[in-house]
Amino acid sequence: MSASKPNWWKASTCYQIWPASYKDSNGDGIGDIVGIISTIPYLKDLGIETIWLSPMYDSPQKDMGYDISNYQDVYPPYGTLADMDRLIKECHDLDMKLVLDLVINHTSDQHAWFLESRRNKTNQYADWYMWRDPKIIQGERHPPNNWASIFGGSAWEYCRERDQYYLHLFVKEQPDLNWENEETRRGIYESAMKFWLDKGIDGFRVDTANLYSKDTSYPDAPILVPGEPYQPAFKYFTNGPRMHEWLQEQRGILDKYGDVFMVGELPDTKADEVLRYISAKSREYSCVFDFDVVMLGQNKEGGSKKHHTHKHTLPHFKEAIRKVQGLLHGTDAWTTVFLENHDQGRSLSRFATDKAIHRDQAAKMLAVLMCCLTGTLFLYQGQEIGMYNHPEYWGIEDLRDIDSLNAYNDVMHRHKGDPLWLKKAMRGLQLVGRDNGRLPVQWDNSANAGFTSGKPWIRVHDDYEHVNVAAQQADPGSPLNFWKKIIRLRKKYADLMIFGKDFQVWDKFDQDVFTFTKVHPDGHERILVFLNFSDEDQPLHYPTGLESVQKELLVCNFEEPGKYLTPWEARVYLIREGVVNGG
Ligand code: TEU
Ligand code: CA
Repeated sequence: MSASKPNWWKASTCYQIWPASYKDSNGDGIGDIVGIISTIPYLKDLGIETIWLSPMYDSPQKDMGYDISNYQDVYPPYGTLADMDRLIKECHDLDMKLVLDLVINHTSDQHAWFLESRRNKTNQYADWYMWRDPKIIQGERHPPNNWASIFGGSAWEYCRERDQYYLHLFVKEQPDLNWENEETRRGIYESAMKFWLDKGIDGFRVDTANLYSKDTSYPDAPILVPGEPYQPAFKYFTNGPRMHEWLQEQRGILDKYGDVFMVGELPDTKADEVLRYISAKSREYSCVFDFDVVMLGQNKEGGSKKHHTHKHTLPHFKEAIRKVQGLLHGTDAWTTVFLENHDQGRSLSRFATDKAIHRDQAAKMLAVLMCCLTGTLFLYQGQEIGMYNHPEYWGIEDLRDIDSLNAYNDVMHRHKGDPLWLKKAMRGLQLVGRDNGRLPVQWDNSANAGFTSGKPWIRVHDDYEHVNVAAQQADPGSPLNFWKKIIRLRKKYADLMIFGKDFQVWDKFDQDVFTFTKVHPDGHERILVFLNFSDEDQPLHYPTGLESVQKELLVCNFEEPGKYLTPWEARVYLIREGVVNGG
């Protein structure tokens, strides 16, 4: 891309849709593509320019569609290929883009490739997955090594037909594809990518975008969790030796389709390594989702320790944001801005407050934060109305996510059903469990929040009569209307808000307030942002030299900004003079 024609996806405001829980059009209790189509004008009005649709491919749904049995078809309850063609067309008619999920680290065990692969060691697909011989110890069969699956248990599953194990980094119904095999890679490019690019989609959100290349000597992982048979092995399968080679190869395919947006999911990666994926020169990914912010307070060892969570502090939150914004400092890279997705608890509950008295104010404050950060902005469905986590009194029977259920069952098993342990497990899931983001979108105050006229596949949040789209549309002071306003402001001041440089935090250790500045690429203007992350009034921490300069208030989530920041207040000032360094 030449400097005069910036990539379309940098300034695009994106919105993630989780099809099962978004909008049901036919009363079967499951969201669908026709339902999505019916809301495109709503999204357009909100200011959304790109939709990222989570997996709608055919799938046995062991992991909500991240286990794909056919890349070239749609999960029947979601609709048909014809519905997808219509969705693409309707988006494009309104000048919006559509991005699909690209899940190519693994397939479903019901994919035709795997069904064939598992039959014997000689078939055409025999080498398309990661097969290894058992380790025989004292005459007994064991997995090839001690790696743990990210979703609990061993990462290997035995297959009698081949007398071998196959690798699955996620659940056993998600066998890992063998990227080392060139034929496999070509099959993936044809079926998962070109098929949809030919239909006109504008890009992909790339699932587990740094896991394809493994250490194929498969060493045992060091013992990090004493006493456990299976050990976290991230360092042997994250950012592996051939990742960059394959992504370069893949870009060769994409280039035939123009400026295809590729936003990768990149957990567990240090800044210098992240830069290899996202530098404009390498063009491997357009940008990535860095996990430093959403992993705050979570156990990084893997799925079965969901109850070992804690509430992070504001300085940690600021530092995580600084790391991601810092990726752009003096580099040619680009990044993303997001606080939620389908794998995370709701941002209000995790990073702000979901107490009724402050909730709307806090939702608007987080909106200000996000809209003032540099990078491609992603909203997750329901975030625009301040949907928050399910209540603490919900039980395990209300949850559906395989990762959460595995984690709960693991605790149940280890502690023989001890009620205090189970309570701890539920408390962890209430904060970070994946179902929090997967509850039905609350459209109005009719039954089931207007999500479905039938029986919803997962419980609807109890508070839908207060928090819903229709009520917020009617209320000029609602989070929804605030989002609309601030998305437009972000576009208007794009140079500062979307593209601003030199992100700088001015109150690193303050536990209550987050103050930062960003500078116009030309250096002649900057924004000064104050965010109160507490239930109390707070003094303003002015950066040195900025207290008395002329400022223009661009936005505030409170009627009349006063001497102090009120609880959960956010203010953004535009300053046109004297950029000062230091911090
Ligand atoms: O997630 C990849 C991933 O690293 C997850 O382990 C994530 O950290 C975890 O879900 C947090 O609880 C992707 C998808 O986003 C996720 O929904 C899928 O389950 C997973 O890949 C397997 O495809
Ligand atoms: Ca439906």
